[in-house]
Amino acid sequence: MIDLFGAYREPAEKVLRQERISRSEAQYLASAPLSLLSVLATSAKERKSGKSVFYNRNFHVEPTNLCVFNCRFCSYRRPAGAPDAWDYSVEEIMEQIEAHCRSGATEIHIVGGVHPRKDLYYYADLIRKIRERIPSVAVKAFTAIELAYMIDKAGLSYHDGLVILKEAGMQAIPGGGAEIFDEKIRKQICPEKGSAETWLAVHREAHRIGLKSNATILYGHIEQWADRIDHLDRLRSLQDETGGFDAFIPLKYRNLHNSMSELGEVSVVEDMRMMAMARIYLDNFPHIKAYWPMFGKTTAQLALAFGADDMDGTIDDSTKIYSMAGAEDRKPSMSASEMERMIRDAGYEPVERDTFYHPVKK
Ligand code: V47
Repeated sequence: MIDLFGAYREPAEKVLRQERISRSEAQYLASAPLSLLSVLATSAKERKSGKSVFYNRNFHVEPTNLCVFNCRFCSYRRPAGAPDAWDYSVEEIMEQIEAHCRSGATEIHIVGGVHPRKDLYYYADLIRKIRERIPSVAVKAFTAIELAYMIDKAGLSYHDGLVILKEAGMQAIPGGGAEIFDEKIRKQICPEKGSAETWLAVHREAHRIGLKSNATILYGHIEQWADRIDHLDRLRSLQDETGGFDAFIPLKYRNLHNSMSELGEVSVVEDMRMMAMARIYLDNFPHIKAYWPMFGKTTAQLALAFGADDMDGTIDDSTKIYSMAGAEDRKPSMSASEMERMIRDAGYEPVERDTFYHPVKK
């Protein structure tokens, strides 16, 4: 009989008994053999979502790659006037939306650079136009960092700014901009960007007014496991308070064409460790997402054995953030049938979901 637990029996049995583990237990468990982490994360995943693995039909709109911030990990930002900078007009964005309209999408995900001049009212009008044109498609828009900037620019509180966007038709908030909450690391990788407190305050306020949101971590650069667990812990505490997060998405640092390229990238084993620890530690998050445009399709599929229960969407070749940073798919796109096959091959039941994790009736 193999001893799967070894020196990790105590925290492992706690996870299997569905008891919450502490920061120090998590720090210890993070070095456990991958086989044990797979078993623990799978048991946590199956208690949440059984044999289901979710995906959706979506596309992204990235209105600009101009940005007031200059994060060292970013391969996407361009200065104004650069030959490959873009700053689409509302008309151009509406044309892009028209092009995706017949893809059967149920969600549009809008995220871009933090534009120096465009304000809250510009974005509220854009959302209103999108909702008028495609009322059946949910709008998930803007990272907490973009939101804080546009709301501050308008001189409003987060509450009032978010209410304006919600009334314009914004239905959920994506998880970007969280990066790593630890202040010392944050200062080194994105010194000018909004703080961890800002990110958490925007999500807290969004949850209070009934907007669901996601959360991310950017890992695999200069941070240590203690910083990752601190990040997860701040999210777990906010979720205890509000219950407004739907999904957590670990984002692996990709190193092509940015100012931290010399760091290289962590291994797939480290990716699976991160995925499993997220599922184990975030016991109050309903879903953990394996975002395939960042991981690549095969690594995202493997993550289903390490606690992930969502593969995000079909994308329809509409995002550049990860292809510019070195992800495998230069034109990310996946048909619903390919997604379903990948999920079945990993031993799970594919469920097409909407933005709010309701199954889509076919
Ligand atoms: O905040 C930027 C990350 C994020 C790199 O909520 C990088 O459903 C790795 O948050 N290597 C934006 N990561 C994308 C995002 C997201 C993606 C998919 C789904 C959802 C969701 C949210 O991308 C940024 C930053 O953390 N990022 N550059 C890079 N070189």
